[in-house]
Amino acid sequence: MNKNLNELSKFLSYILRHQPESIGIHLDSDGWVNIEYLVEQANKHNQFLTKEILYQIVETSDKKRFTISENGLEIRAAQGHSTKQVNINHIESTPPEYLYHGTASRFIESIKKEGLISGQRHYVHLSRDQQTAGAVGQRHGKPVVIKIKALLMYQQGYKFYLSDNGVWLVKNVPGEFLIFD
Ligand code: HQG
Repeated sequence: MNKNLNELSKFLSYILRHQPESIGIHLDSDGWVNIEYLVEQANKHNQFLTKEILYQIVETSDKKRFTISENGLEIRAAQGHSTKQVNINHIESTPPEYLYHGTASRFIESIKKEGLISGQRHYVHLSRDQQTAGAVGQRHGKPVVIKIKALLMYQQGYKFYLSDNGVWLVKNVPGEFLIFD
């Protein structure tokens, strides 16, 4: 993805996950917004965006961060929200025996005390494989991958959700389900 598209992708993530009000738009509770309206409002706030560019960002997103609705008229971020406007009904699903969480070494002490918490976001994000988790952890510093006893959690009543783009979501992970190597 070229630099400009990458920057616009970050802008879209910011608007569709965190601060829709910063360009005067409102997301529905499932996170959707009309594409034409989004493009219009983005331009009003000095972001040069067209429908064509938006489709290009969606198609080239390495993590498939954005989803276009079936009728092609709306867009939403697949996961990662912090905005209170949104409360997506993600698909509840049975997790595999283990899932992985990538973080930075400086957070480990606190995670050992509190377990994994979602912070600003609505959920803790878990990955299906260690490699993906490693890449997530790298964003924050020296990466550490934590193994999660996901199926055991599920059997004990914790709900797991699978987002449109394959990220596993859970409200929190208490320390007893974490495995540190
Ligand atoms: C850490 C990316 C201290 C947690 C990725 C993480 C992901 C704690 C940080 C998505 C803690 C939150 C989300 C505790 C958790 N004490 N630190 N008790 N519990 N943490 O960015 O999971 O590229 O909100 O380990 O692919 O890193 O944006 O979450 O390091 O799916 O599309 O608190 O973002 O996607 O950081 O990343 P974040 P995340 P995009």
